[in-house]
Formats: sequence, C-alpha cells, structure tokens
Amino acid sequence: MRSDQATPVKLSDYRVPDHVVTQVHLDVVLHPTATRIRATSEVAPHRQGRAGAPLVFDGDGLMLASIAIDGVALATDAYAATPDRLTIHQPPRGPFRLTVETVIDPQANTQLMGLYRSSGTWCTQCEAEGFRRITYFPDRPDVLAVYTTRIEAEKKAAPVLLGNGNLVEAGDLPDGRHYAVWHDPHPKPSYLFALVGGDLAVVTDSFTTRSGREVALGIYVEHGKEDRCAYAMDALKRSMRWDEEAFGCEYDLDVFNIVAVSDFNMGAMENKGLNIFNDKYVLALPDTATDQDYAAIEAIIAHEYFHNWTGNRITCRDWFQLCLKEGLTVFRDQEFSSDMRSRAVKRIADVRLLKSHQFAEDAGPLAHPVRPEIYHEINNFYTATVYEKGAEVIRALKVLIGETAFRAGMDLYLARHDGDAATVEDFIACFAEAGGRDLSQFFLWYRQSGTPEVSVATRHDAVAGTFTVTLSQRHRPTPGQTDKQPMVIPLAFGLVGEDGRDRPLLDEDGRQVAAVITLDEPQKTVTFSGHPTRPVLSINRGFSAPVALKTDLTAADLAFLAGHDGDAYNRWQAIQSLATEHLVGASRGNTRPGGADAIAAALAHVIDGAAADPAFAAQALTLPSEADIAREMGAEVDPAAVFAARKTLKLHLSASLGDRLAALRERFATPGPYSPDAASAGRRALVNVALDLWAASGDDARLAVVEARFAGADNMTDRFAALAVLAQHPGARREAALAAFRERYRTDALILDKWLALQAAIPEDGTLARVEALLADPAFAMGNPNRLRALVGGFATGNATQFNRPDGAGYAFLARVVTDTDPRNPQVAARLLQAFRSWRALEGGRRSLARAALERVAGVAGLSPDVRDIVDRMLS
Ligand code: 0A1
Ligand code: ZN
Repeated sequence: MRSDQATPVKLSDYRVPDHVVTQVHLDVVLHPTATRIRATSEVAPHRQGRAGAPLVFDGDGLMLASIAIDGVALATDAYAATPDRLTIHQPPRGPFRLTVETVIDPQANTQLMGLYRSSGTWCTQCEAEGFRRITYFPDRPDVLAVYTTRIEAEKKAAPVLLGNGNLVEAGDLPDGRHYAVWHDPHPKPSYLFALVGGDLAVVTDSFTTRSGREVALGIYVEHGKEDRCAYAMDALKRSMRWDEEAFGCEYDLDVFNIVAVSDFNMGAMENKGLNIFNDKYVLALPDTATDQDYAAIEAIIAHEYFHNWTGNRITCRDWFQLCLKEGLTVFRDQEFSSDMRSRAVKRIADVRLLKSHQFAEDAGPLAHPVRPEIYHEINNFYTATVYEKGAEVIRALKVLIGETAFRAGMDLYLARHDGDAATVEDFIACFAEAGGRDLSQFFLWYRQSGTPEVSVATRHDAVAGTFTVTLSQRHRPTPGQTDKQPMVIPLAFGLVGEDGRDRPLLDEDGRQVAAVITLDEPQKTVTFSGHPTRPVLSINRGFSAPVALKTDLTAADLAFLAGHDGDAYNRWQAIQSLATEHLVGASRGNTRPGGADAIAAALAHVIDGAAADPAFAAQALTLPSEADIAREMGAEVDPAAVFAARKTLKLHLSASLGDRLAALRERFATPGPYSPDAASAGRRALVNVALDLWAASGDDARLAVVEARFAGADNMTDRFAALAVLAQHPGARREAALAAFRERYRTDALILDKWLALQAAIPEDGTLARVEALLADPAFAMGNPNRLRALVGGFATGNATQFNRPDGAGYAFLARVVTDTDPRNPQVAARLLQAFRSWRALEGGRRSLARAALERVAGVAGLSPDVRDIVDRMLS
C-alpha cells in the first residue's frame, strides 16, 4: 500500500502524455482472492509527446504476471515492473499492441478502490485513481479509449455480469462457468471503467429517448430488495427526460444499469452506462426511508445520470479540472430538483448545505480554490468547495450574463467539447463567446479560495428622494493565498416599499435599471431615485452570489423582510439573520432585550401564513444550527455556550408559540397513505419541525404525545422525526423508543444507521460512552463506510457539545478511530478526520486539546497519503 506520498502534483506541471491508448480489451476472470486481468491495449505515441520516451504506465499494488508486445513476450531487461509502475524502456516508435496480465485479490481490498467485493458481489470503483489497482495503465483522465470487457466467472457465484456500454455476447462455459462481453463505443478515461459480477436481483424498465432510441433500464440490488427500487427507477426516467428538455442532452447507449452495493466510499459513481451506487441512495420504501432520503435519492440518481454528458462525453483534462464536471453536474441536479419540487425550498436547502459545509471549509485550514493548483492526494479534493461552491459559481455566472447567454454558452460547450478532455478555461470561454464579454475577472472565482465578504451600507435622503447603496468587498487570506484581487459579484436585489411591494428601480436620472448590482471593484456606490420614504434593501436575492453578507439592516428591517420580501429565499434569510444575530449574542453572554420576542413574532407570522407553502414554513421554523451559530462567531467558540443559547431560545419559543405549534399538527396532517411527493413531504416537514419546537419544553404531557406519534406512525419520516424529538429528552420514553426501533429494523443495516447516528447526536455527557458501547453492537461494523459515517461521523459532525467535550475525550476518540481505520480504508479515515476542520475557531482550552489530538495522529508512522495530507494541512 502507498504511504506518505511526498511529491505534490501541480497544475502548472501538466504535460500531455507521451503515449496514448485508443482501444483496450480487458479479459477478466473473477475469483474471490485471485482475479486475473489480461489487458490488451492499442498504444501509440502522442503527437505532442516526447519522441522516443519510455512507456510509463501507472500501477498501485500490482503484480505483473506476463507482458507482451504484438504477441511477443518481452525480455526481462526490456521493462521494469514495480507495484506502482510499469516502464518499457524503449517501446516501438509507432502504434503497437501491449498485453499485460495481472492477478489481484478483491477480497483483501478493504480500501474499496479498484476491484473489490461487497457482500459477495465483485464491483469496481475507479475514480480517481483506482483503475491502476486493476491493471497497469495510463490512469489519467486525458487518455480516452474504447473499452471491450470480457468477464468470466463461476455461474453460481456471479449469475449477473455487467460492464460499460452494450452487451455484445454472453454464454455458458464448461464446469459451471459463464462469460459476458460488453463493448462501450464511446471513448472514455479509465476512471469511468466499471464491472460488476454477483448474484443480484434486477428491476427492469425502459425509456425511449426523444430521437426514438429504446434504452433498457436495470437496477440491480440484493435479492429481496426489489420492492425498494421503484422510486429510484422513476427518478431515473424523470432525469432522462428532463436532461433532454432542459439541456438538450440525450442518452447514447442501448442500456443503462444501476447497481446498489452496501460497501461504498462515497454516494455513487457515474461509470459509463453502469452507475454504481451506495445502496443508501437507491433503496426506499415508505417504511424505510424518510422524505429527506427520497429527495437525496432523486438528486443523486439525477446527478450520476447527468454526468453522462457533463463528465463522460465531456471529461476533464486532469484532476485539477474536477469542478468542470462536478460543479456543473451539481448545478444541473439542483436545477432538476428545483423543477421537480419547490424552487425556493430547494434553494434554501442548498444554501444551508453550502454554508454549513463549504463556508466552514473555506474559513479553515482546508480552504482551497474551486480549481485547486496543487494537491498531495486527489481523493481529498472531492470537497464541498469543488462540488457545492463549484455549482454556485456557475449559478452566479448565469445571473451575471443572463439566462439567454447562459443557455447559449451551455449549448456551445456541449457541442464544441463533445469527446474532449476539457479545462475550466474551455468551459468559461464558451460563455465569454456566447455572452460577448470578457470573463477574465470572473475566473477569479475558480482561483481564489475563501468566502468573499460583502458589506452593504445604505443612506436615505428624504429631501432628495434618493436611496444610496454602498457595497464593498473584502477577501481574507487563506492557506497559500495572501493577496487577493477584487472579484465580480452579481447581487440580485430589490427595494421593498412599506406596502411590501418592490418599488421601481430607477437610477439618479430616473431611468429603469436592472435588478442586479454587479460589484466588480473594491467598492461601489449606487444611487436610486424616487424614494421620498426609505425602502428596505433586499440584497443577494436567491443567494445570487456565494458571499458572506454584512448589511446595516436593523432588527425591524429583518422582521419586515421576513414578512414581506417578494423573494422567498430572502424572506427565509431574514428570519435566519434575526435568529443568528440573537444567538451569536447570547452565546457570548449578551442578549438584547426583546430579541427572543421579535423572533417569536416573526415565527408566529410564518405559522399563520404556512398554508401558502408548508415546506417553506418548515424551513423558516428551523432555527440556525449550532454549527451555523459557531460559524458566524468566527473565533473563540464555546460549543457549550452555543448549545445553551439555542436551547434557551427553543424553550422560549416552545412556551410562547405552544398553541400555535400544536395546532399545526391537525392543520397540516397528511391525509391518506404515504406519498413521497414534495407537497406531502412539505406538510410532514412542517408538522415535524413544529413538534420538535413544541416538545422542547420537555413537558411530560407533550412528550407523551410525541411517544404516541412514534408508536402510531405509518411511515419512516414521522416515526423517525418523533424518535429524534424523544432522543433530546433523557428518560424511559427515549430508551424504550430506541429499543423498539432497534427491534423493528434489526435485520436492516441501512435503517439501523439512522438509529446509530441519532444516538451519536444526543447532546449529553453520557453520549461518548454510549457511542463506545455501540461500537460493539452487532448493528455496527467498523469495515463498512456507512456504519462508520453514521456512528463516528454522526458523533463528530452532528454533536457539537460532545465531540467538543471540555476534557478532550471526544477528540481523542475520533483520533483513535481515524488511526485505526486508516490502514484499512484511508479515504474514509481522511474524511472522518475532517471533522476537525474548524478547530482553530474554538476557544483556547478546546483548541489546545484538539491540536494535541491532531498532533497524535500526525505522529503515527506510516499514515496513508490521504490522512497525512489532511492532518498536515490541518496543522500548518
Ligand atoms: N464522481 C462521483 C464521486 C465519487 C468520487 C470518488 C469515488 O470513489 C472514491 C466515488 C464517487 C460523483 O460525483 O458522484
Ligand atoms: Zn459527481
């Protein structure tokens, strides 16, 4: 296994490969511990490569069994093969056929990269650099080849054999064996290669593309889980249709298969024609999945499908361009979900996620640009910055150049770069051309890390009837970046009059102006006329730019916007700002008199108007999280004080809004059997968030109602929501409900993950001991990423007071799990370790305990490059 890789990879070092592979024939004989792979590649020197260069192919932990060129075995002095590299000293000057044979052990592959086994199924994960764990190959995204894969296995162990592309041949062999041959006509990089072999059930369907191609759809799952695939299949068909309508992208093979596996490092993978999924994002029934699970399945099914064009047909030149496929595909899946559900509510959910994950990343030691320029371990760059900020940057581009130019730019990109391994420059050039403008300043969004801060000051002149807005931008230093340039920041806005309606936007000369201010200098002042009375500024509407905003809006302005802003996103934001300001103050021991009452009044208004959009009301009633408050505080954070401040506010709201909250249960009860549609989900979300606030008082009669809802629920959403409320309140009711849930789902690991995560998040001193005990529960398995993320990840990222215990035991626990996990699965270990990413913002005592824990990790010999990279950056 690789460890402590020393030399970083730099964008500026990019060179074309010396050799390319245009076609590959893979012959794979599956075996649990000795799978044999014969790879025959058509190799040619690259036109712009170095003439006469040796051939160097990547490997990772490989053993070469044989090697031949054009059918002739190579003399041992003609090449050198180490586990991580194959070198042919003097390869032929023209095209030739190289055959290499390797033997690998899928059973022993606990990293879950390359070819591995999950519950007896052989499957692959090749992004980013996993293909080199299967065979020697130029394992880089700019080498595009046509793949033909023959898979052979014992028929009993693997009746199902799947590959990329279309099935061209299959048949039986002697001795109970069989084979299948798959051919993918679309040239692709090695990271999109996949194969699956196993004893799986399949659910089938079909889709006819707009030009009339019949596509056979299959979702492969463990036997007995067939009834849990219907929602994923439906989401897939809706994705295929939507991509045709919204982006003109049509599917391009006769087959599209999805395989759900139970051991997977990430969410899912877009392998050409053969998407492989973490089963968490496929399987759903009303009794097993929450509304949130359904929404995540819809989004991830769509995301992987949309990669077929943005990622697969147009791929990345190198891994620095990761956002080219990821940011764009997240943007596309967000648009899809917005069209399927409520746009405003989706936007709020996306911004919540962005702020909690990406803003936190950008503010700490792991900050990096959307397009990084250096990395030690590419696996650590599948980040919120590359994905979520990468999507936000595209959204901001759309606001900046307008919808028409944006669509024209997308069309141009898809047409011009089909079949290419492209760069972010190629992408942006299409919009510059389509919009007829210079986007070089815009490109800073890809190069500068950190969240831009925008300050807004306003001045009203009643005599002149003018309203003046002064905006300025500030960029704090981030790792490796001290001097930054002013960026171009498109801020959608409106001026809201006393009647709650937007006033006309007129410049000083009375001319109508656009509803976007583009801040492209350090400071900018804009004056509007026609305002004898002061309007209220609603800015960054729809979160048009991913910035941290500081405004001079008063608490009264915020309350007004919460009730009247025509932009739903900003109505939500106003409430959040009101609550956050209060909670930040309270966490530092300063509360403004009447602060909690003002919040209660705003929420009462939300409740009274909830019928207009229950899902929106649910978002508005959800208080800022502990992490949200900590992020706003920025430094010297005491998580116990944050928790106490939030708890106090909840108690206040529980008391003052009690009857209103209770009434929501009746008003918004969902009639009839469970349906995961957005409208019903919105009603449930509202009822359940109200239940949580209402029961926050801890009053026994209220908890009895919650307990009854838990026992009587006919779907997972309501059952789990009630359980989560009970979990906040120590006592017999909680323990009984947890035990009942455990018993009901005892054979369903995926559902017990919810049970593990919920207990890990209990904000009480006893939780660490509970978590340690759960490590020994049969529901837990250290080797399974979902289990680890649920229990240990749930504790480290979902339980601010207990992970940040003042005695440091939470930190020590995480450090221990990370170092234990690292030798087995470095990627998962490195991800868990990122729970420390905001450690520098803690108050002194916790800060030094966190540092000590990180230093202990750093001191472990033989760390993987993944963990070494994270811990080094965290401490530097
Ligand atoms: N491209 C996938 C993400 C992914 C990345 C790495 C993986 O293996 C370690 C797996 C999946 C996506 O964006 O969905
Ligand atoms: Zn993706």
